[in-house]
Amino acid sequence: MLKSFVRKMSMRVNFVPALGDNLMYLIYDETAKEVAAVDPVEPEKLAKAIEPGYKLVSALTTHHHMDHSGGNEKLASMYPGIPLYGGDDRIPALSHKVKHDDVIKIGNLSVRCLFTPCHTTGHICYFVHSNSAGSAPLPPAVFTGDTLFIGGCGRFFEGTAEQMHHALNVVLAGLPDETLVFCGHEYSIQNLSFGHKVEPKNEHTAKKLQWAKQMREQGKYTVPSTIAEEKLTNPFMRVMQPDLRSLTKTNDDINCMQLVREMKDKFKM
Ligand code: GBP
Ligand code: ZN
Repeated sequence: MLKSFVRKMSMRVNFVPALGDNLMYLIYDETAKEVAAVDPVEPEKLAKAIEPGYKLVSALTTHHHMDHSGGNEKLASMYPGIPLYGGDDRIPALSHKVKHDDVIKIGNLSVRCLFTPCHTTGHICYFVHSNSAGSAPLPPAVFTGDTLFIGGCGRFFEGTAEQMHHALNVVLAGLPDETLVFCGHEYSIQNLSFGHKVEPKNEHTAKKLQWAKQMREQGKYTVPSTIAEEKLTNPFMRVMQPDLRSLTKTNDDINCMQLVREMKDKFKM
């Protein structure tokens, strides 16, 4: 009885590596037997990974860069009529343009769109949770594209430090601490190496860097993280910390964000 009750609520996420270091995702609703794709840049590879018995019902695109959205036309031809969501008119085959706080359903799961411009002007993160009242709480998940990486963030190609500060330290930091973080690239070693350089006394960062190196040596990936872990280890979510303030010689969150980003842009492993 309890088992089937718990199973009823289940949401599951699989990742599929793509191109060089990109990550595509499948979000399963095990009750409705429906699945959604996130950034399906290699749609044939992703389609092969869908478990038998599940129906692909939608595709979510985080931003228009081709290493995320470049498979959309192909996906649309493989699944005629499939809704393709995103926040930027430059996304190929876009059928549903979304804005902040729009809600998309995948079976019984709810996906809340979070507008997080900076890396690109139309970047959307997707927050997914099972919304059955009274259910055993399952951790929600957020798909962060190139806004939040494990231990880092995306380059500010089309936006400002103020926008990235808002995206990371207001919008994403405001999600529950236990939220699982699924990002668009496997950059953890580079990012945590940088984090260790700018916060040498941060033991959470040192420990996570060692762990990430072990995982990658074994051919494993480092997703997911959690919002709580990012608050402990990600320098871009720590711009209010004294050590980063003194390193950048500023008392201002946004200045600190800008200066840490400039340091990351120049950082070589
Ligand atoms: C690395 O390997 O660690 N520093 C990277 C190098 C996202 S992909 C590659 C890089 O710059 N990656 C981008 C990024 O934001 N990295 C975070 C960082 O360096 O800290 N992309 O593919 C990138 O967005 C792209 C595509 C960029 C189209 C511009 C256009 Br136009
Ligand atoms: Zn990008």
